[in-house]
Amino acid sequence: MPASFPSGEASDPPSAGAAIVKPLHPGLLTYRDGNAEMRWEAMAGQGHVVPTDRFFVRNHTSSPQVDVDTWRLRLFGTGLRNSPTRDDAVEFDYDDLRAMPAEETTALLECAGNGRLHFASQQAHETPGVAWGLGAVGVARWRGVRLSTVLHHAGLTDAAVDVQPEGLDPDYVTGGVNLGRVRRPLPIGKALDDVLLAYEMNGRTLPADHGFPVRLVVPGWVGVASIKWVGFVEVSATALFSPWNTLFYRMFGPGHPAGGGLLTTQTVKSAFELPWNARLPAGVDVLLRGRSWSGNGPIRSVEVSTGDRDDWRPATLERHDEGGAWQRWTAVWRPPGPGRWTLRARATDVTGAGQPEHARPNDLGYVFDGIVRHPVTVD
Ligand SMILES: Nc1nc2c(c(=O)[nH]1)N[C@H]1C(S)=C(S)[C@@H](COP(=O)(O)O)O[C@H]1N2
Ligand SMILES: [Mo]
Repeated sequence: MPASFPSGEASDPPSAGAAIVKPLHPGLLTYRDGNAEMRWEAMAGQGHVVPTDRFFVRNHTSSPQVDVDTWRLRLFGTGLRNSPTRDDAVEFDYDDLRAMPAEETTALLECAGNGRLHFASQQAHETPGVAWGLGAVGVARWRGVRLSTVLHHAGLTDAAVDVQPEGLDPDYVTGGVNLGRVRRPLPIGKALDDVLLAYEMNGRTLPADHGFPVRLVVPGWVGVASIKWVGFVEVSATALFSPWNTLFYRMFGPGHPAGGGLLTTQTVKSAFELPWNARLPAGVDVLLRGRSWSGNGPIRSVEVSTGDRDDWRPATLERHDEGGAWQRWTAVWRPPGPGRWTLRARATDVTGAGQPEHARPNDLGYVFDGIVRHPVTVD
């Protein structure tokens, strides 16, 4: 099998400074300017979920160490009974949350900027932001309490329109301006639908980098909605705004609305479980593996091309993943001879959305959904 990586050699992972707590094994993760990207070859032969040691990390600043004994979840705002203020909030401690009815869900989390690198590499469109390949995505088993349960305990009223969770990580300062704590409003409809306040990931206590003691998990939406290290939740009878839904995480530029189009759900993507520039043997059947996913719901079909022509053919879908957070697939390819080849995969989701040749350009490089050209060398 071509998809191997030197996991045993990663005995001394580089330090990411204070930004990330977990070890960053170079065979599993690529460090990117305070963040860590999953290596796709580290998913070869793995099950449906991404093991926590290789789950991507996206931090605006750094992972805080929260003391769970003094930590409280504080809810306030005009959408709650008696409109409690921030200083006089409705409080729950860790044990309170764990005593509420628990739910477990397998959900995908993906940064809005995932695939940004390919705007530059394939479409000559340079954008600021973390230059992610396709590895700012992961699927985990999350356990926690529904946000709706907590909101009802806190005295939710019919007047509530927006819910804004706020992280306890350091204030985000950019261009000399302090934008405060990372926070982004959710409409009440989504907040009451399928959003989880998670305290476990893959069967363990939520790790420091992924939001201990509790984080939001907002299925289908851009990753920034899934606020980590939640300390406060504002519940408001009027619309809420933060830099994360006004300045960032909007589609800006030609072809987009003045003021930018708000980003909510993710688009369709596909990735091979192979290193970039993988080496494959000539003249023998190779089993190509990959995964496809969409913020709209399950994947219906996947096609693979191994040549420069349009030799698209159906990939075989892993039955076990049907209707799941993402879809594993395989395709057999016999590389005809030595040289450089380009692998491509494209998927269609349950709504009929597919992957175009070119993703819609936007100034900040979000929601790339184009077909990625994955180079391999055959020898
Ligand atoms: N408090 C807080 N929450 C946050 C962030 C952050 O920097 N601070 N980053 C967001 C972004 S942009 C993404 S993509 C996801 C990443 O989650 P992960 O690091 O667990 O993979 O967390 C989101 N939640
Ligand atoms: Mo993100």
